[in-house]
Amino acid sequence: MAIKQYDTEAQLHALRNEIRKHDYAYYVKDAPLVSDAQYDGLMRQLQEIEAAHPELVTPDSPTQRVGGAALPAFDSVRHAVPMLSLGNAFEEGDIAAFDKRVTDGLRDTAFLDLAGTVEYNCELKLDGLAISMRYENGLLVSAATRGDGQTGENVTANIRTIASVPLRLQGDSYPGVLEVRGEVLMDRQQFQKLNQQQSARGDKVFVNPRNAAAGSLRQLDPRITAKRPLRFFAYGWGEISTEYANLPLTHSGMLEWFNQLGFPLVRERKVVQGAASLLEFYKHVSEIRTNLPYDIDGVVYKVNLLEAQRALGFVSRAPRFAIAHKFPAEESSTRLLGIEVQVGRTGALTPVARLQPVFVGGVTVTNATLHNEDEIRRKDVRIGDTVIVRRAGDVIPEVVRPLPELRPPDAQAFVMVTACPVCHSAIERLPDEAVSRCTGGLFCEAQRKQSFLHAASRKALDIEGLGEKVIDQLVEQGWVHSLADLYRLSVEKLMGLERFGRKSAENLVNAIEKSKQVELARLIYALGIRHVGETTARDLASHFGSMAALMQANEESLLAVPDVGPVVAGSIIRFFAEQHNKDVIADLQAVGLRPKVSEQPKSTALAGKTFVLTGTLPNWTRDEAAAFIMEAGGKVTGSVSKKTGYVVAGEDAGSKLEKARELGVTVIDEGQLKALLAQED
Ligand code: JCF
Repeated sequence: MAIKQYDTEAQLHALRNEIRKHDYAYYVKDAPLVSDAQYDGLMRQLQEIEAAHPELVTPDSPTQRVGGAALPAFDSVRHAVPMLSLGNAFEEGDIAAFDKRVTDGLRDTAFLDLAGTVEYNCELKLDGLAISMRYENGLLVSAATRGDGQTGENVTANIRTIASVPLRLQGDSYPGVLEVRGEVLMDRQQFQKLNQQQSARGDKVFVNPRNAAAGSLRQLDPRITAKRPLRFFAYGWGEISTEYANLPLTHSGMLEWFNQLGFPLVRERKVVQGAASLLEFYKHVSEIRTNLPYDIDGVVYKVNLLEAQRALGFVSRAPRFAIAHKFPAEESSTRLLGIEVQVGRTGALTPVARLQPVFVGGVTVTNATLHNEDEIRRKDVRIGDTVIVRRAGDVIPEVVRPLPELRPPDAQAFVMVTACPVCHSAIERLPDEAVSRCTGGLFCEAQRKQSFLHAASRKALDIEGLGEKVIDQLVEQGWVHSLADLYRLSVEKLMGLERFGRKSAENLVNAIEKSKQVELARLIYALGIRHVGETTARDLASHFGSMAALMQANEESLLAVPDVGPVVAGSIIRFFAEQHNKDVIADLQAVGLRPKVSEQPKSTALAGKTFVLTGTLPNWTRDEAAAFIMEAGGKVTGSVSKKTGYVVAGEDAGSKLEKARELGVTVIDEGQLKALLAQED
């Protein structure tokens, strides 16, 4: 009997360690060792044995993340070492001043290198909630929010439910007391999913991921928190017992040590020398920001050498050795002066907010999209309201919501136009669509302008110098009605346009002339057939081989093209059924357009293979990588399914990578992609 008990304990011990190893590989290293099903099997096995032997359950068992009943309220916890905030900087000058203060402060120490430069650790400033977690003898004993920096709320039961937080430190070399600090956050995509669930259940939706993370941590019932997709990243520490002799000497060393103890770190971090490299890091992060799965509000620079940090010390509540370099705020408030209705290429009518100019996301914004009529109603935005405007990265600015408490009595509700504001044609709104459309087609000047803009764009005919201002004039002068008219423009005529000299007119005529050799796929895309994007256009071109063949295709033959379903097929058939579209194609032929049938891919080993690109690749942009793949006969799509051949993942790949793992799709990196491409020749 005693032996049996011992066996069970040993088995439990081994199982728990095995599961912890997989948690670490999955949450910290981002490199799972087993499939989800295998992991679930281990977990089930552990649960079964523990159910049969409740006396052998330990608090640090992977099954014990979700504790018992809800709490009546959170206790408060006094932080053994205060949780500090950081000084903020917004401009390059602030960073230069920070570096100068640090350099001056270290002048008479041995902590500057010979050139007098300081070593810094650069990291992301995560936009979540700061949490301090206390480990005693390797076990998580408490976790607290920052609160006022001195005292926070005890959220231990909730923090235990976060799968990436170790309940027990890894290895067997750690101080008796170790407080690890970091940020709890939610990925943007998970936040959206959560909000969909919330609104489907009639529960309150969260304004942003930070808010959702905060709401989830403030749940008194840890079973609810357990269902929320929270993540943790370590970036600092509080109390560490002094008996421990092997402490790293640098901030970056501390982070790597935490990683070994089982904590996830943000990959995007760098040790650099001197102020100029700080700005480089900032610039790099600004560029990759939208590819990150979660929100950040800037970057953080810290003097790397811990002894130098100590020498510099603190000013009031913030360290002198660190600073947060913040991005310009992405949201601000301003007055909504009016709502205009814009007509898009397909006739879609978009209500656009005219705003009191406001500085947001680093630029002055005067217009923002309101998406559509229903959105305006749902958000209850009225003309005259003070509204929250958001501009994130290079995304079109949008009106997020009004501030009804600031609503003036004469604020006006929006009324959708009943005719096209440009061509006065009737408006239709199909029963299952959110947008209203102008029915004027290419009779509508606005649709015509947008169609030309689309046709001239980089992925279509790629006509350099044919931008919005030029197109507006060409259409308004009545010089171009259909695509073929472009090819009849002369240098003399173009010289009549505003700001056009002979040289610029010649350049434009040459660029237009050059586009006569366009690839068939690009020409198909340029036509702007609804539901025919770049990839579909490519498939159609290689399947049919000529415009004539495509024009004659019936539904059955269209459905034979990979990824073409009834909606796309119907749209193509309707497009070519219109006499004026047939006329345009004949006219293009008459003015000398000779689309090249995209040459068969040089090799075919990638043929039929579908790729999905995600995250930031080290050397290529995603567009570049996509071009190489397509050149080699492969296909690139946006979403991962069982049919996906490969997911090419770079840094900070998010949900697509997860999906690939779920479905067992092969994941490769840029190097492996290069190898695949190299095999081709
Ligand atoms: O990512 C953050 N939000 C963040 C906050 C990162 C840090 O390294 C921090 C911080 C707040 C205080 N460091 C300190 C000292």
